[in-house]
Amino acid sequence: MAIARPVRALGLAALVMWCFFVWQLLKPTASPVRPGGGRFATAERDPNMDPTGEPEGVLTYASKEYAPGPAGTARINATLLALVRNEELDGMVQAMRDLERTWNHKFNYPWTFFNDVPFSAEFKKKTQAATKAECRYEIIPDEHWEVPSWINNDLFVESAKILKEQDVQYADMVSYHQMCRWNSGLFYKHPALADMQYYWRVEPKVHFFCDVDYDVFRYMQDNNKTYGFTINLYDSPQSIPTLWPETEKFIAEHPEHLHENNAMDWLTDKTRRPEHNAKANGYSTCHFWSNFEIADMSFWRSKAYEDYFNHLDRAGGFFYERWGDAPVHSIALGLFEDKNRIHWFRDIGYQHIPFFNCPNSPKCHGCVTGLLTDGEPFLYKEDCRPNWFKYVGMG
Ligand SMILES: Nc1nc2c(ncn2[C@@H]2O[C@H](COP(=O)(O)OP(=O)(O)OP(=O)(O)O)[C@@H](O)[C@H]2O)c(=O)[nH]1
Ligand SMILES: [Mg+2]
Repeated sequence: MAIARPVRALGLAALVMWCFFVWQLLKPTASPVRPGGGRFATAERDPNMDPTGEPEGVLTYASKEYAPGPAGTARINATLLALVRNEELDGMVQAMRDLERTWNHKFNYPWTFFNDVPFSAEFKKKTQAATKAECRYEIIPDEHWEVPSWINNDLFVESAKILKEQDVQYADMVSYHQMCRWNSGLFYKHPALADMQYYWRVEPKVHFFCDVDYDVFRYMQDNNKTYGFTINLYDSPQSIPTLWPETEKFIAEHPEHLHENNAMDWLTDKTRRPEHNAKANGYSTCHFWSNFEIADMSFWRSKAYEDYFNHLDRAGGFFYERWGDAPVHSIALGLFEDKNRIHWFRDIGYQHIPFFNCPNSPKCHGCVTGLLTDGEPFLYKEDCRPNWFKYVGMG
């Protein structure tokens, strides 16, 4: 008996769909990137998978001397610090809530907010409502924010076009360049910070996951630390092609600034990602991801850093290229500071999209232990923490 054509077609379609269904079930899957996996899954183990407690050294815990207001005599000269726009209010309040919940409600360090325009009344009201600590709202002086007189605007526009063609993010946004320059060499010169020694940089929308019970600023002071970080990443070499050559010129002119226990081998590594080193003309591009920084401003205020920043500023790369404060700070620390004074805050759970620092600790909630990124798997290759551990250690 002949089967009608439409019925045959239907049968064929059903067969094709069945085969497709079976193939979907049985097809080989790409191996998933697991927490603590990625590059660490085989040769290198992510130390965040190991149980993490408080750092070694002198620690000071919360007490009534940390109460808000003048009673807080245990606090040292330190502030939480954020450069932020009025439009980022919601993200700022969210980041504040995280940091207040996990740490600052115990210590009540002041918040200092910076902006290139005045803060709105709403910004002031809602941020102050997120903390018992004092909030300060500061405008950046024009002379710290304006594009310097020696920068040629036509050259900036032309350079930005070239950088855009090379996929350098934000290359044509003047304000992004201004922000990077300010974060590199100007924020600590603001009169409002004249009496401050330490700061913890906080960006809108970042997350903090772990309860921290000791005063991190006192940790820095009592244990002789200059700089604390959570995440180490490779930079886009296209954004900094002449940063290392300019740095080499500077070192040749000022060899006296090099610290005898520097991290030059970390800065110049070319074994792990040789093409980055080549494109950046000798710099590995590995840097401390500076949207998180806990640091002693004495270093930025030192003669070595002042000379270095001025050299870079005059060279023009904050505008003709897209030098970020992260590589600039990292190179300076790697050259002019004792590498043992740089501390990995492995116990501070942190996220700035798309990267995390998520330790293995019962004090952490809301992040996945050892997960470096929840973005695309290719982002794992941006991780350069293993190089810091290799050349310097985990202290
Ligand atoms: N007041 C003010 N703040 C700015 C300006 N540009 C950037 N910022 C702040 O500077 C910090 C860094 O800027 P982002 O735009 O987050 O730069 P980024 O972290 O490199 O980029 P994303 O990956 O997009 O977050 C954030 O805290 C911003 O709020 C600006 O023109 N004015
Ligand atoms: Mg950001």
